[in-house]
Amino acid sequence: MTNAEEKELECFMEGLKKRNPHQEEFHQAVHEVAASVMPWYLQHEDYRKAQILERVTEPDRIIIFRVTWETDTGEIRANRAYRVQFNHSLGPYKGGLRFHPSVNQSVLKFLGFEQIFKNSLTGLPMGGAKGGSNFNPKGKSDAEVMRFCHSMMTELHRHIGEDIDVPAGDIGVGSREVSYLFGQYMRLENRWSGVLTGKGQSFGGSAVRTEATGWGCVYFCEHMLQHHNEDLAGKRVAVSGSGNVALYAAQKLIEKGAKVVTLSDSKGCIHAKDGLDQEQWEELRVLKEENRGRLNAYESSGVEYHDGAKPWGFACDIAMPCATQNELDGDDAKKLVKNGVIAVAEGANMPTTMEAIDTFRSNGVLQAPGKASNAGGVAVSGLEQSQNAMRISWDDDEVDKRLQDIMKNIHKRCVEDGGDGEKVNYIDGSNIGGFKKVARAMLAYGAV
Ligand code: NDP
Ligand code: 2IT
Repeated sequence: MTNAEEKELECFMEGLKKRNPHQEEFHQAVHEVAASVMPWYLQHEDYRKAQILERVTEPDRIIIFRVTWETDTGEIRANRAYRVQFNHSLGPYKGGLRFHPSVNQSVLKFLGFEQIFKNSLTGLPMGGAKGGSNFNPKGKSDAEVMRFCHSMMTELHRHIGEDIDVPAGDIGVGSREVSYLFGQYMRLENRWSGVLTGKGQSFGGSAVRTEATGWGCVYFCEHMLQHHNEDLAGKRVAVSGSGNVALYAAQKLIEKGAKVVTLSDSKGCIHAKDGLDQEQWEELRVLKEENRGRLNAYESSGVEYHDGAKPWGFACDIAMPCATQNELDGDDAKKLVKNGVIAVAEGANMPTTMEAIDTFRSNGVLQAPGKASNAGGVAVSGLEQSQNAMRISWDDDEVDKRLQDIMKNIHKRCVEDGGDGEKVNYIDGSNIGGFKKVARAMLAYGAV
C-alpha cells in the first residue's frame, strides 16, 4: 500500500470507529476488508463518488428485541435478540443465527459484514445478514430451548421471508434449534416456505448441509495446497472446536488421508499424535452431536486430554481453526510457525487476530480466510433455497458435486484477485473478489 492509500484507510477507519464506538470485532472485520480493497477503490472515482465503502459498512437495518421465556421450574427469563440485515444488493438477506452468551451488536455486525462478501463469493444470489441472542443453550433442557426458540420466532417472523431474509444456524444453533424456529414460523404464518435453511432432510432440508461447512473448508484447503505444489495426504492438521464445522472438517480430512491431531472445546483440547481414526471420529461425533457431551469425557488409546489447552501448541503442518473469532492470537501464530506450519484454513469466522495474520504473512504461511474457506455452509444453504423453491430435492452426490464446484470457483476467484506474488494472498483475493461484485450492484442501483 502506498502512503496515500494508508492515509485514506486511516481516515476512513477513524470515521467508522467514531460512528460505531466500542465495537472492536466490527472494526477488525471492516479494517481487513478496507485494507484489501483501498487501492482498487481509490482508482475507481465512480465508486468513490458513490461512497460505496461508507455505504457498505452501514447495515441496512438492525432489529433488536426482547425474548421472554419460561424455565422448566417456572421462572421467567428475558434475553436480547438481534437480526442485522446488512446488505441485500445481491439477493435476499442470508446468514446464520448464533446463540452464545458473548453475542452482542459488535459480534453480529462483524459476522453480518463478513457474510456480504462470503455470499458474493459463492456466486449465488444472496445478501448478507446475521442474527442471534445472548441466550446460552448449554445446560438447558430441550423444552427450555424450544420455548426460547418459539418466543424468539414470535417476533422474528415479521422480519423474515423466503424472498426477504433467510436465517440458518451458527454457534449454538443446529438442526434442533432450526426445527423449533421453523415450526413456530409455520404456525404463525400458516404456510410452508423455505424461510430457514439447515432444516431436517425430511421437511425440506438439503442433503449435505450438515457436512457442508467442514467439507467445503477441506476442499478449499486442498485447492490452496495443490496450487502451491503441496497436498493434504499425510499432513498433520490441528483442528480447533468440536462442533458442526470442526467435526465434519475432521471427517473429510481423515477421508483424504490427513492426520487430525487435535480437536478442542472452550475447556480444553484432545491430542492424538498419530491422528484420529474413523472409529474414533464416529465416537466423538456421537459424544458431541447426539449426547451433547464434553471432550474431557472422551477416552481412547493414543488420545490425551489437555485441560485448558488450545490446539496451537502441538506440532502440525496445517492449522484449521473451526471454533470462534480471535481464537488464534499472535503468540499462537508464533508457536505454529516455530513448529513448521505451512498453511492455515479458517473454518470459523475471523478466528485469527490481526497480529497472527501479520506473523503468518511475514513467514510465508498460506492463509485461507473464513469468508472464502468456510463459504461451503452458506453455499449449500443457497442450494437448499433453490430446492425449496423448485419443490425438489437433490441427492448427496448431486449436492456434494455442486459444493465442490463452488469451492473450486471461490479458489479461482481468490487467485484472480490475490495471485500476483509467488504465494497467493487469499485475504486480498477474497476481499477484492467479494467486494467488487457487491460494489457493482450498488453503483447500478443509484443512491438507494
Ligand atoms: P457449534 O456451536 O457447533 O460449535 C462451536 C465450537 O466452538 C464448540 O466446540 C465450542 O466449544 C467452540 N467455541 C465456541 N465459542 C468458543 C469460545 N468463545 N472459546 C472457545 N471455544 C469456543 O458451532 P459451529 O461449528 O457451527 O461454528 C463454529 C464456527 O464456524 C463459528 O465461527 C461459526 O460462525 C463458523 N461457521 C459456521 C457455519 C455453519 O454452517 N455452522 C458456516 C460458516 C462458518 P464449547 O462447546 O465448549 O462452547
Ligand atoms: O457463517 C456462516 O456462513 C453460517 N453460519 C451459515 C449461514 C447460512 O445461512 O447457512
